[in-house]
Amino acid sequence: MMEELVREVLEGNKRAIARAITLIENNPEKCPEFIKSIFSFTGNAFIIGVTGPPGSGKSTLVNSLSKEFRKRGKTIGIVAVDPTSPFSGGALLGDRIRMDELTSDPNVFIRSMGSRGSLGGLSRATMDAIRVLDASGFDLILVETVGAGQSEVDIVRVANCSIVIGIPGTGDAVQAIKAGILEIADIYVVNKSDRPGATEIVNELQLLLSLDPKSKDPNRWKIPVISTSSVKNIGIEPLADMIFKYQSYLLDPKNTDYALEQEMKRRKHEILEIIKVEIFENMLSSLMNRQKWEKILLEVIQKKSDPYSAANSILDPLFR
Ligand SMILES: Nc1nc2c(ncn2[C@@H]2O[C@H](COP(=O)(O)OP(=O)(O)O)[C@@H](O)[C@H]2O)c(=O)[nH]1
Ligand SMILES: [Mg+2]
Repeated sequence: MMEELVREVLEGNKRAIARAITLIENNPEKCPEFIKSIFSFTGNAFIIGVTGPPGSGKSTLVNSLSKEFRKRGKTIGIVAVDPTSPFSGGALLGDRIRMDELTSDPNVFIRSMGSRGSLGGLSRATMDAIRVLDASGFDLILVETVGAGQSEVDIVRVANCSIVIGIPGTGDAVQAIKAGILEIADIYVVNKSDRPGATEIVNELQLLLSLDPKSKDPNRWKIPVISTSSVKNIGIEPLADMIFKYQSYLLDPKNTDYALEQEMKRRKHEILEIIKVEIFENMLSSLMNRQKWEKILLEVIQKKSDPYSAANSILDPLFR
């Protein structure tokens, strides 16, 4: 069963890809085996993370960008992560309608995912879904995540190229800098540039970025600020160009050290996420199940022990 699914996923069969992602979402215990069998076929896709506040136009931009990439002959996998909705429907329905033209394109695969089961941030299931799309041969994978604290930092750790979106008139730009979000962006986008105040924000951001001492290093990637309007179809081509420019930068032998450093950060993060899930979901319950609870609790009740000492004696074997 699994072998057949693996084979079909590697062939790029869209129905098999959908089934594989459902398997990942619903049967986490099957993930290690499944990912193991596709892992050697991953690493060819360029993963593009798109994050920003709700309503900043992420879905619309992913849509226009995907159409631009299609014009350039690229095949595309899209994962939209909406933490507010573990089910399809709701807010995601709008996205789906807007992406209709792409849905019927055989070279595009679109999937919405909730982020349930995640310990604050991008879930393990999302990372594995990206792996499936990678193994099935898509050139580009676009991952849309709502910028709500941890998730925007997390997408950066999974993507090869991180795009952070802000819009005029919301103080996003300043917020982004305060939250250190600007630094994690590889490309910053000021979307809805058809609205007043866009030029000012772009200038302000460019100034702030130029003040960063790291920007003085001529070999280092300079975070560009691009203004876009999906409504007026402005800036989409330059943004696509910039994404490929960053891809070339990473592949340039001059920047091998930088690219490897980024890659190591990503891999470490992923391994850590798996360990976290193991510790919280599996190790904790097995540790709890193994205790002689009545004895421990009675000792605390009778003041022969205290809660900290009791917790420490339970944890002790783990750290020995
Ligand atoms: N004026 C303007 N509105 C836009 C632009 N891009 C998206 N929108 C609108 O902003 C709203 C939210 O867009 P959506 O892509 O769903 O945002 P998301 O929540 O970040 O995915 C929708 O009503 C879009 O039509 C833009 O460039 N200019
Ligand atoms: Mg959206």
